[in-house]
Amino acid sequence: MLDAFSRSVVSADAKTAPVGGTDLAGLRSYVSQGNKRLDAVNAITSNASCIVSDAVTGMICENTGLIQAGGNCYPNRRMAACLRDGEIVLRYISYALLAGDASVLDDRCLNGLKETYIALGVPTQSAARAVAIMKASATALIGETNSPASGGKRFRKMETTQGDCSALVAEAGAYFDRVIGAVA
Ligand SMILES: CCC1=C(C)/C(=C/C2=NC(=C\c3[nH]c(/C=C4\NC(=O)[C@H](C)[C@H]4CC)c(C)c3CCC(=O)O)/C(CCC(=O)O)=C2C)NC1=O
Repeated sequence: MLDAFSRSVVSADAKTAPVGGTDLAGLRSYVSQGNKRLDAVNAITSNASCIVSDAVTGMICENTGLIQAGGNCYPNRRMAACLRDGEIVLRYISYALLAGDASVLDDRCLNGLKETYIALGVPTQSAARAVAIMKASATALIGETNSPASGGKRFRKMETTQGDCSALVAEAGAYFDRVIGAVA
């Protein structure tokens, strides 16, 4: 598993070069924007159960066959496994966002996941849909673009210092897309 720092060392070593130039500039920005990154991670982790349960609910509302006999969220044992998988995926995305690198997500979560799903009959398009809904809510929480209308009774705005967090929203979004690309 790599992070922004070890990644720059690995790539410099592969070129037998010192860490410098754009790599150092990238790390400087990683450090100087560090508090924003921690706020973004917190936006995900402190809303995790809401993000996951809402996404799985939405996936089922769009495809109610999932909770009928023969559906992959039936019976409760499978429903629980599905919610647990949502929590796992979101947790690894939060690690990747913290590290500024996708390798922890790739190596410890996504590696072999599609094959596992196919072997178990977990519908990969539905799994991808749940992750897409998690992406929508997580990125709205990070960017504080969520609205009372979409949040309903559970509306919660993260109260962080206002500023430009578009790069972190995009980076987090890319990790969700990575999961979708790996399972779909
Ligand atoms: C460390 C990383 C890690 C991951 C990612 C992981 C995933 C994972 N999900 C599994 C099952 C499962 N995953 C789901 C998930 C779903 N079913 C649906 O219809 C939805 C589309 C979806 C939820 C969004 C279900 C229902 C099962 C149980 C399938 C079965 O036993 O028939 C299994 C088989 C073993 C088990 O049931 O516990 C694994 C290994 N395990 C890990 O250790």
